[in-house]
Amino acid sequence: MPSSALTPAIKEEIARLGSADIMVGIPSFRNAATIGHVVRAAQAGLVQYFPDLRPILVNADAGSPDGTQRVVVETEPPGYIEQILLVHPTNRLDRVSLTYPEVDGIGGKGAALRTLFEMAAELKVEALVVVDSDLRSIVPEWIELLAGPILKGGYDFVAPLYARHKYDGTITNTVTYPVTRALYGHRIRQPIGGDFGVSGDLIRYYLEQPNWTADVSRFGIDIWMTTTALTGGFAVCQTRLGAKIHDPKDPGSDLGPMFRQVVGTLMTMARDNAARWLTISGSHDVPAYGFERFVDPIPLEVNTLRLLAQFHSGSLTLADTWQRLITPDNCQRVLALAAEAGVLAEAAARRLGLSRESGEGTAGGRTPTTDEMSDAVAAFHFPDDLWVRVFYDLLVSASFGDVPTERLVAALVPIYFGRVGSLVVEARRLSEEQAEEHVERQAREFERLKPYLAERWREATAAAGQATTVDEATAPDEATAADGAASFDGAATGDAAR
Ligand SMILES: Nc1nc2c(ncn2[C@@H]2O[C@H](COP(=O)(O)OP(=O)(O)OP(=O)(O)O)[C@@H](O)[C@H]2O)c(=O)[nH]1
Ligand SMILES: [Mg+2]
Repeated sequence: MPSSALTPAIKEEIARLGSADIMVGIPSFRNAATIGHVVRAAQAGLVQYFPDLRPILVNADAGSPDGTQRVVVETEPPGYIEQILLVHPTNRLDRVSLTYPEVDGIGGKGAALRTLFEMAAELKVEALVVVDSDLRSIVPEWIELLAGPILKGGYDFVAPLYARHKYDGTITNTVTYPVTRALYGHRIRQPIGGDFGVSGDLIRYYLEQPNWTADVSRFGIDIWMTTTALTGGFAVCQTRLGAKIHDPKDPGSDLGPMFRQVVGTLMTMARDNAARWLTISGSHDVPAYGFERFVDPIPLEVNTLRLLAQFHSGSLTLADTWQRLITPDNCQRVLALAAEAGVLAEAAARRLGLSRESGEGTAGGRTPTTDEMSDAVAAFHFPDDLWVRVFYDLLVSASFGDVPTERLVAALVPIYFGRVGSLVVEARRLSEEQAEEHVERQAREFERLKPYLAERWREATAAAGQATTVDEATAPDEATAADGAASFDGAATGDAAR
């Protein structure tokens, strides 16, 4: 991790605060409309559940112009804290809002968390709870649910468990959950949930890590935290938080950059930890804290046609790149699927009376629903095994190929859209529970095909002239990574890699 970049103002604040036992950290960027609720819930949670500890609440903001920081400083805990619990807030609660410094010139959620880690370490907190600033469904109990396993149970890392709508959390469902599970063997259902509990020991370990990249300073931070906790051998558990209601995002329009940062980080960390994951097969449950709840998550609409159309248009510009990254058989299957997606999306758009295959426009004055769009492309199916093989091909190419990881992950985005489109189509008649079974089915497929990844990895390692035994397998450095051992342009490696 780069050396401390705390500003003099933040250092002064730390000196003023001295020390704390438990800290709630909230990263934010333009969240004036929602952060007040999060701050109120956190303040109440700290007082209600940890009355004997010295608490602190810190908001690390990006310098939002919308008054986010003012809301944090001015938000008072709910009235019952003083009226019923007889706790005078000004004696008990330090709340701070600061503008976090960039890390190596990069700002973002991760840079905000880096400031929170440094502050937590300086203040010698035993538990840091991080929660997102756009949460609607947070209640005071979340603070206990995220800090309790650390302070009472001796755990170091607490990942969230949420009831999410079947179309929500697509990066989690298609990549981070199944891949983290297959690689490292821990079934952490929400590895990038955004709401975490971290022990003082793990915070210190985080601050010692040398692999803090630009993506980690952005949305790569969540998968970095989870993966680092696992590879560092820390005690990990999950906690049941109920519904995650926050500012919603359509996977086809909002999540491209986030996907690149999250998946880029996951791939870079997989490269660096090969010696660890090559020996792991199967997976095990991760214990969960908190009482089970039954909640109906808020429905989310997805533009299925746009997902399919983006898969198709991506294939037109990226076919060459895909051929360099994906084994020939798999690549052919992907290209055929993309062509099919294009035809289906266009025909569906026509049938629904939309102006363009992208799904923009309205049919009879209204936008068609997810179900209507999905019904119109019901024939589309992106097979589980193909998604897994393509992902594993890319993981090998990211570590041994000649395409920079950033470009590689960008090239994966349209294929990911195709896969998500297919899952949405498949889930259109399913309950949340049934859709969850699909996510599990896919996760099992990632485990089942792990030998495919391991074999391809060993071949690429051998082709790159590196150690082939697991014990000796080490992360390729930048120079060897650029050797192109896994590129399918190269006749020497094309066959070996299949
Ligand atoms: N400080 C800071 N915080 C950010 C920045 N970008 C996002 N955040 C915060 O990070 C948290 C998560 O961001 P969201 O945009 O809600 O993303 P998300 O909810 O993880 O994404 P999905 O669950 O996939 O929808 C929120 O608290 C944001 O305010 C940033 O550039 N700087
Ligand atoms: Mg959010």
